[in-house]
Amino acid sequence: MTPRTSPEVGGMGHSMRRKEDPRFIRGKGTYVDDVELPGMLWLDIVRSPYAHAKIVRIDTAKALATPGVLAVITGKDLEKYNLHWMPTLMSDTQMVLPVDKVMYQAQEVAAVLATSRYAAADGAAAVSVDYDPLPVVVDPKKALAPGAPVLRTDKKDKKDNHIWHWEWGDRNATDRAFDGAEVTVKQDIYIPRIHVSSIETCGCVAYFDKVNDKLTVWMTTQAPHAIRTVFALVAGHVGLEEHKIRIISPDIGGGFGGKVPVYPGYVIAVAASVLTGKPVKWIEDRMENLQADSFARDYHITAELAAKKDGTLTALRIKTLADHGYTDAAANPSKFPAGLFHVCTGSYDLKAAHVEVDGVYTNKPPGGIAYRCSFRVTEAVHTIERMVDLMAHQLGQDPAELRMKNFVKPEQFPYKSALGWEYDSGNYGGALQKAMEQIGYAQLRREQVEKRQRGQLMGIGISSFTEIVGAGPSKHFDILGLKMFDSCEIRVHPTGKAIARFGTKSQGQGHETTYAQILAEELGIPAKDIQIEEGDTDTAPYGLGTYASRSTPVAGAAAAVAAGKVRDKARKLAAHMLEVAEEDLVWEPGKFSVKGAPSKSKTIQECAFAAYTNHPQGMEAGLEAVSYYDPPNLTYPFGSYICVVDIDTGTGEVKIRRFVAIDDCGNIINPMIVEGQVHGGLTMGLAPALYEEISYDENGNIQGGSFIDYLVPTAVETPKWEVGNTVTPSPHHPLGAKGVGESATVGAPAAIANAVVDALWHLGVRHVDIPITPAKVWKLLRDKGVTE
Ligand code: MCN
Ligand code: CUN
Repeated sequence: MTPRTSPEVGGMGHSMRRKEDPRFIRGKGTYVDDVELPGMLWLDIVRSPYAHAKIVRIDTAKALATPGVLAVITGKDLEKYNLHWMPTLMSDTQMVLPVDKVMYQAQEVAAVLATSRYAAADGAAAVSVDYDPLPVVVDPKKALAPGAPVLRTDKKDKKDNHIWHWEWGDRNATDRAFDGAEVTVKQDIYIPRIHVSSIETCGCVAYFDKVNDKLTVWMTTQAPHAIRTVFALVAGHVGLEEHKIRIISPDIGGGFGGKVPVYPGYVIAVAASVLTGKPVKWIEDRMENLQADSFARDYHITAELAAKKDGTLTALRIKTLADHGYTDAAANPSKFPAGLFHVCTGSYDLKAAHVEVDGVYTNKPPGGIAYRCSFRVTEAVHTIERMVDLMAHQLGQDPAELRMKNFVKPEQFPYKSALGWEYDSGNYGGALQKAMEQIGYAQLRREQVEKRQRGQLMGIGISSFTEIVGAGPSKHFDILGLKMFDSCEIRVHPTGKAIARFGTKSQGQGHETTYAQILAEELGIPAKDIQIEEGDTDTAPYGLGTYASRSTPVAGAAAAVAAGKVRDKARKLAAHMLEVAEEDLVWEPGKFSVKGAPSKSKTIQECAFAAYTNHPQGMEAGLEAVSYYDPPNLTYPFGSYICVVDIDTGTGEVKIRRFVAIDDCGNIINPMIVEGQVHGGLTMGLAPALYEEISYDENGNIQGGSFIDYLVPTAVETPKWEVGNTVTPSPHHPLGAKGVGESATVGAPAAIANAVVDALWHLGVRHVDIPITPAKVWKLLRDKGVTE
C-alpha cells in the first residue's frame, strides 16, 4: 500500500521511528518504581511456604522490633474494614490477606510497612507464622474426583471443587457428524501453565492525601479506568469514591495480560496509605512476580476431529478441564468463562462443532490471564492446528494441501463459523501460498524424504491461524458489567498542534507513534505535532484499556471517528474563511481547497487558528472532539507460519532451522512497528513451545519459580524470524485495520509442535505436549529405538 501522506506528515503506512523511544533508550522513562514521593513508605509481603495450610498464629513481635518497621498488616486487620476479600474479574472472590488459611505456595500472608525497602524486607523475614498443613490438590482431575478435599470452604454450600460448566455449539449435530464419520482422530493435549515475565514486575505507589481526601495510585495496570471503577465499587464504603480516585499508569515495561488483574499487593498498599496518610510503595521482586501473579493457559484438552476419506473436515468436538487455581481470577469478558476458546474451528469451514469446558479449583495461584492471547485463543489455535495436522498425517495427505482444501474461502466472508462467530474478512489460502513460496516448501519436502533415508530427523510444521481481537462489541463484551468500548479525545490548539488522549494504555506497543499516525492520516497534521497521552484517569477519556490486541481495532477506530468530527468542523471554518459553501470544498490530508480553483485553499492549521480567532458567529470556539467507539464486530487477523526443525538424534534437542511468518492484520499503520510486534510475538510463541512451563509437585511446590528453571528464551535460542505479510482489510473498521499485537504468540507454538511431530511421525509418534524439551524428545527417541 502506498501511503497517502508524505513522510513529513507521517500518516498510515510510514515506518516512522517511535516517538517514545528517545526517552526509553536514554533511560528516561518513568516507570512506577521511578516514582518517589516525600515521606514515602515501603511495603513488603510475607508469603506462604505451604500450598494449603491453616494459619495457626502470626507472631509479629520480632518484625515490629526491626529498625524502620512501622506496622505489620494481617488479614485480621483488613477484616475490620471488610477488605480481606476482594472480587475477581470473573465475579469470584480472592483473598487480599488470609484470615484462617492459605491456598497456594507464595500466597500473601501478611504485609510489612517500613521506612525503606530494606527495612520492609527485613521485617517480612522476621514475621513468624505457624502453619498447620492441609491436604493439597494440584491435579484438576483429582480435584473433581469424589472424596477430594473441598478447597473453597469459605463458600458455604460448596461441596466440590467444580467452578462452572460451559458449553457452546450444537451437540447433537456434532455427535451425528462423528457417528457417521469416515475418519476420526482423537488426542489429549495439555497446554501448560505459564506466567508472564515482563521486564518490569508489578507494583504501585499509593498516596492518600488526607487534606484533599484524594487517592492517587501510580500502578502497573493495563486498564486504569476499569481499576478506578472497581476500587470505587469495592472501597466506596470506606470513603474512596470515584471522583476521589486517580489511577495513573505511567510507562509500563511490558504487560502481556499479566497487568490486567488486581493483585492483593495493590490493595494492601492503598489500605496502608489510607490508614497512614503517607505514600506507600510496593514493588514485586522477580520471584514473587513469577510465583504469585496470575498464570496463563493450564488447559487439559481432549479433542476429536472428523473427516471424509478425501480429507474434507466435517466436525470438531472438544472437552476441556480448565485449572483456575484457588479462585477464578481470569481476565475474560464476563459472558465467556472460557474466553474466546470457541473460535476453535479456526480457519476451517467445519459444519458442526461442540466445545465443553469445566473450571476447577486447585491449590495454585489464581488466574486465567491470556499471556499475549485474546482470551484463550492460543489454546483454541493450538488445538485446531494440532488436530488438522494429525488428520493430515493420519490420512497420508500433505498438511498444506489438507489445509488449502478446508480453508474458509475468500468469497465466503463475512463467514459465520459453526460456533457462531462472524469472521470479517480473510484470504487464508493466499497467506499459506505466500509462506510456502517464501520457504520453498516443495523442495523442503524432498529434502525431508532424503534425510529420512539417511536416518536424519527433519520436520516441517504449519500453523494457519485465525485470531479474534478487538473486544467489544459491547453487546456481548463487558468486564464486571463495564461495556468494552474505547475512546479518543482530540484537542487542536490555535497554532495547529494537537493533543489526543485515549482510554487505552501502551506497555511497549508504540501507541504514542501509531495513534499520532492515525490522526496525521485523517487530519493531515504531522504526526510529530500531535502529542499522545494515555493512562491518567483524571485526564484521559474513559476506556477499557489495552489487552486482547484491542487498541487499534477499538481506540484506533475512535481516533478515526474523532478526527472525522474535527475535520467536519474545520471544513465549516475553511468555508467561512474562503467564503464558499462547505460542499464546494475538497479535502486532501491537511488541506481544504475550492473545487475548480485549487489555488484557493486553507490548511488544517489555518482552520485551527480560525477556530480560536475568527470563527463565524453562532459557532462555538475551539477545535476538539471525542469519540467513544463501540465496534460493530471483532477483527479477525490471520496468518500462516511454517517452521523447519532438525532434531538431534543424540540429545533430543529441537533446532529451528527456519521460520517463515506471513501475517495479515488488514491495513497497516506502521510497518516497522508491526514487524516488531511480530518478532516479539514469535519469540513469545517459541517460549512455551520449547521452554517455559510452571508445574507443581504433589505438595504444591512450584517448579519453575525462578529464571533458573523458568526458561525465557534469549537472543541465543531465538532463530532468525523471516516475516512478511498480506493485506486483507477489515470491512467494518474505519481504517480497514485489524489488531496484530498477539497474532504471532498465538500462531507460533503449533507450527513448532507440528514440525516436531512431522519429524517423528514415521517412528510412530503422534503427539508431543509443549514445551518440547530435549528430555521429552530424547525419551521418545529412546522408546522408539533411535537412540540409547
Ligand atoms: N499496528 C499497526 N497496524 C495494524 C495493527 C497494529 O501499525 N494494522 C500497531 C498499533 O498501532 C500498535 C501495535 O501495532 O502500535 C499493536 O497494536 P494492536 O494490535 O492494536 O495491539 P494493542 O496495542 O492493543 O496491544 C496489545 C497487545 C497485547 S494484548 C499484548 S499481550 C502485547 C502486545 O500487544 N503486549 C505487549 N504487544 C506488546 N508489545 C510490547 N512491546 N509490550 C507488551 O507488553
Ligand atoms: Cu491477551 S494478554 Mo494481552 O491481552 O494484554
